[in-house]
Amino acid sequence: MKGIFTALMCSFDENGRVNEKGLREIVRYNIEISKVDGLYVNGSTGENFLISTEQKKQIFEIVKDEAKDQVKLIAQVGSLNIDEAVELAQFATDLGYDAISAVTPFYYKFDFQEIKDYYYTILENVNNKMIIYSIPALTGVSMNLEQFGELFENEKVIGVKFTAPDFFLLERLRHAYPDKLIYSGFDEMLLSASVLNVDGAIGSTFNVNGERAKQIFELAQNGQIEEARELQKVTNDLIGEILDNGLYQTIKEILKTQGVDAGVCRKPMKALEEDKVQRAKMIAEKYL
Ligand code: MN9
Repeated sequence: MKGIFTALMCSFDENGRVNEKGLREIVRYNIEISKVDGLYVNGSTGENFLISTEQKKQIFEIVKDEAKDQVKLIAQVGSLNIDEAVELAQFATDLGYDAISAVTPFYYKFDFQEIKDYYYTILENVNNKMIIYSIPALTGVSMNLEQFGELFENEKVIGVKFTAPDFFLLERLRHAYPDKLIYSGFDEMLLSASVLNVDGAIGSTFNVNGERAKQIFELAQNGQIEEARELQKVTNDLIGEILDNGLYQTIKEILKTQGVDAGVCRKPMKALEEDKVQRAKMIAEKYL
């Protein structure tokens, strides 16, 4: 379960429906062109919080059917509706997903006891491994070293997708839990996290920059920091341009330049204006 995992995009049509052909093409592109080690399905990048339970299941099915056992698959099932989280966890487990992941419950200001209960409830009902999805900037939920430790006490909790710029906490976690899997969540910080010996990374920009990300990770593991730094610089030039032009929309436009039918984003995410579509094409030409 180590390595570079793409936070998979999903292709939607103008009516917000899953574009099955496009989704299959995104999966293929990641496996064959980017050659990533795995796919993280229905995360933030998959627009998970904008779609129905049925659509989430449909996406889990299509991705598993297309990827088969060629790469590792992680199913993000977190939901404010705990019944939905359990249902999706069981569904993905039955499909053969290698692990599940759940975002920390957000919106209401849950205390740690409630957050712990959420993970334990999911895990009591599903026979699979769990990767905590921590992304404080979007959820407002920050956990400290001791709290991660309490969650890690459950043997089924095998790791964390750590999407935060807190390298002090990241280093402490790595040191305290050498046997848990730690995935770096911010692609622009991949090298810095790799130096701290994370087990891998899960990111949105790997949909189009997976090859470079793999190289950065491998170079860092080999101690070739100078070369890795050069690639992280190019990567961050690319990420800077993508963020400036509109994150998910721009990644989809870049995929389209590679012949992948990546579709559009779900509302309320907006469509890119024509000048931004053109800029996305220029970004693709420059970096791919
Ligand atoms: O899955 C992603 N987080 C979100 C992780 O999309 C919220 C990251 O890959 C970022 O998109 C990326 C750009 O900031 O690092």
